[in-house]
Amino acid sequence: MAASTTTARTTHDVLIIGAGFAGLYAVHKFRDQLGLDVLAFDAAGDVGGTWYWNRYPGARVDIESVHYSYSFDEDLQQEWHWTEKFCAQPEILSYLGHVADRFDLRRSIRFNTRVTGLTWDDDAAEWELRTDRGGVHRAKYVISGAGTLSVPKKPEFPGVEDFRGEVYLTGNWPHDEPSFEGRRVGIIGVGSSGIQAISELAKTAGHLTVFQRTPNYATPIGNEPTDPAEEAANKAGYRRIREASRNHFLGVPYTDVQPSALAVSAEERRRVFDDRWNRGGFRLFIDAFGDILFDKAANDTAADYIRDRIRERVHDPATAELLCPTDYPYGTKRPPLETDYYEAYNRDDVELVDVKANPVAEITPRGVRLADGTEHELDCLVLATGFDACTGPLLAMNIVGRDRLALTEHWADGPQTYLGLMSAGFPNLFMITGPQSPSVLYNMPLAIEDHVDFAADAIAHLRQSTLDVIEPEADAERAWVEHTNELAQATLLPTSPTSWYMGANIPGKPRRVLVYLGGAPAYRAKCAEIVHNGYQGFRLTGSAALVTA
Ligand code: NA7
Repeated sequence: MAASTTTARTTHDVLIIGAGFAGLYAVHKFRDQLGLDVLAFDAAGDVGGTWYWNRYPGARVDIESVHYSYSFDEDLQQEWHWTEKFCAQPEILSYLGHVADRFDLRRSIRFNTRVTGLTWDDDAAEWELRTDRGGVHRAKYVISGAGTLSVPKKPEFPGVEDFRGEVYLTGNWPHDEPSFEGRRVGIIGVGSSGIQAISELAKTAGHLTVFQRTPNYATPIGNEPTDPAEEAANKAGYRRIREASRNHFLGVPYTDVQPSALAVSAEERRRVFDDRWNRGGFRLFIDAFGDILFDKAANDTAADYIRDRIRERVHDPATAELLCPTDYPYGTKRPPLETDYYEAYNRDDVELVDVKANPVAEITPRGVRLADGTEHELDCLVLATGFDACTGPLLAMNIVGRDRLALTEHWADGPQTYLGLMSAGFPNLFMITGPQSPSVLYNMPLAIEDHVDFAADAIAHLRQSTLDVIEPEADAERAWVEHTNELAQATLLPTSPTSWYMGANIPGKPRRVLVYLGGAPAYRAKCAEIVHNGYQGFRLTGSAALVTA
């Protein structure tokens, strides 16, 4: 690991924020491929990004590991062996550690260093970045790989600090692997993190109490050990697989989607749903019928199917009903994937508590007290309550752009970006997988590579001329925001009352779609067209022109 020396002032070509999938690739791309002087920062003690922090029991990837991995280096993808179809967090962290070793990336990263401020200096036409270690670093270009789900939602429950037991946050899990053996454990939250954790905690806790507000449409992940023959075939065909992935809405090489759930007979629909359910992963969501996310009647067929399967798996009918989502369409909240999640509720030592009907009133020194006065005594409380998604990581960094414009001000009514990659008034700042890009609706490592490559190409383009500043035109940004909103309105997403896709999980956060819903292929084509047209919608200038502008 690189020594975390605090140098008061340094100047570089590129500053990179984060050492997860995005930051690591950016260091390699800009340092090793473009030959630039780079310096990266991460608040964590080592590489990994989201996979460094989310080490709760059951943390696992939801896209097949063979696809959820870097594609930029053929030798890397040939030599790495995934032990399972959907690998667990420790293995993904080892992979990222291997990437850091293989490309000697750690020497360019300052760990245990949080970025606390980022200010555009109009006169020098460069960014000044400040850290919590007192460092002040300057560069012409900044790449934010700060992530999309890296700022956990603040606990909303009064009294948390007075709880006499232990409190754990899934998004900031301790490294010493706490034991829950025989203990009374409570968990609040049944999103992807909660659902993964509950399946594991149920096996060890003495008693597990699940506090559920909104039930989720969880479907089987279908994990299994890697099949050597399949691995060999994947490695032989990696080039084709990556190409197919990049041409798919979600960035996975699935090819079986049918046009409409309403255009087939009930029997055929059931056959398709059964097939996708059994094959696992996001196939039911994205590889069954193309209208599930767009047409309520089509969506109802999938929602009914999932509810039936939940009722088959949960023995107690009242518990099963409580686990069945009814008041929002399938897929409008991020669909979780599971292994034996519903079976956990068949255990005598697992209890489901409905905190929609009877909300959490406070955390007491002994446990969780509900609105009706009932108190659940606990030794440990796990908060799986989600993240300030997509905009949270950027807004946390005190970014101030041209003319002292704060990003918090520019985005007061929701994110404003061009391509979800840059924002007007914030020159030379590339927001990898930023809001209004496909990001979390695209296979993340591929989405990251696309964005880092776009930024690298743009910078290389500038450096070939006398120009050194790129930023979106205000009109282009407005049109992009409108376009992403229109795409969202054509889907069922805005109908979900609490989805983080819409910023609806954080009290007071503007309700705006945070992802681009046109799919990765349309997005990639749009980016290519913009570059082809000479970076249409961007203003490319030289510092001298900028100073006098
Ligand atoms: P999510 O999907 O945002 O889930 C958070 C869960 O916590 C969800 O069930 C929430 O219920 C619940 N929650 C949040 N606040 C409260 C309060 N105040 N009371 C009761 N319950 C609450 O976060 P995850 O970490 O599971 O997943 C985030 C992403 O990480 C995931 O989609 C993957 O991409 C990886 P609610 O639905 O708001 O009623």
